[in-house]
Amino acid sequence: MKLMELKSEIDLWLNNYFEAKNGYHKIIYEAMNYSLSIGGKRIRPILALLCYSLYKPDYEKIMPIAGAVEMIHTYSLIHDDLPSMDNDDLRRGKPTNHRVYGEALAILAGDGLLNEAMNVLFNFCTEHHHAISACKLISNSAGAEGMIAGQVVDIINEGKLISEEELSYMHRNKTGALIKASILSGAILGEASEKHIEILGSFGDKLGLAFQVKDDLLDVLGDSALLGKTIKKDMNHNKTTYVSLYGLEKCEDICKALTEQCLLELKKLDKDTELLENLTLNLLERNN
Ligand code: GRG
Repeated sequence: MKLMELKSEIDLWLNNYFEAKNGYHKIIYEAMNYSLSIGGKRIRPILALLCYSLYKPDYEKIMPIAGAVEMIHTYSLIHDDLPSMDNDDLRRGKPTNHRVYGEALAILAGDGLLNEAMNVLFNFCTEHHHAISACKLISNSAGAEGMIAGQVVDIINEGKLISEEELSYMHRNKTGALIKASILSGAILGEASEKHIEILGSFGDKLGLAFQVKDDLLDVLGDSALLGKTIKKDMNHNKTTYVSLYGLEKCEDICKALTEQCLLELKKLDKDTELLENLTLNLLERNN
């Protein structure tokens, strides 16, 4: 199994999902599928599949969980790009959803993806009763005590200098919660031990933070064409970021140190974690 093969399998599952949808409202499925299919690294679903695979060989079985996580993530990107939020024109290298379908349909496309993800999770639970706790974790991570909490703190503090503690709260929720839930849902479905869940939780916390610090770095140093989104948004919106708090050099060091800590957590599992290690290192080196 290779990371790129896993990504292709996730892409295929997502593409197939909307194929048979029809009706007078068909355009909503086009809008939902547009943002899902124009790209994306699929980090969260890959994490779920890899963590499940540490314990069980049949990762295809939990593809709906992986797909649902990506639907939730994509909804958050569509809404984050809206004029009332970050007002962005470019996402995943293509015009943002509201640029193509208009604001009303983009809002509905985001809502539709979030609801569809919940449908997928509920359907999965009806067939696999033991999946309830994993699905609950995913829905919590996307809610008002998770990703939405982080987004709220982001929005109400635009143009303000916030403390390191509040910045950390914001990112733990906005970016970290869904990443951690992806990791833990895979592990829970794989029936990992309590000890392993604890270790993978700590891995998720550190990976989520490393991912965000890198995101802040890329916002300053990245290439818009490679990233597929507008850069220097944080600076232009006067946002407190890890880069504005610590500077570029220290952020590079923080990223490397967190990556090392992630790898140490994986070592504690005493499992074949090669692909998870590769993914962790790829995230440190990424340019998009
Ligand atoms: C609208 C409730 C709500 C939340 C929005 C995800 C998010 C919260 C905002 C996106 C803005 C942002 C830059 C967040 C920081 C990290 C992040 C989630 C980056 C995008 O994720 P990637 O790099 O994107 O995995 P791809 O396109 O590869 O899936």
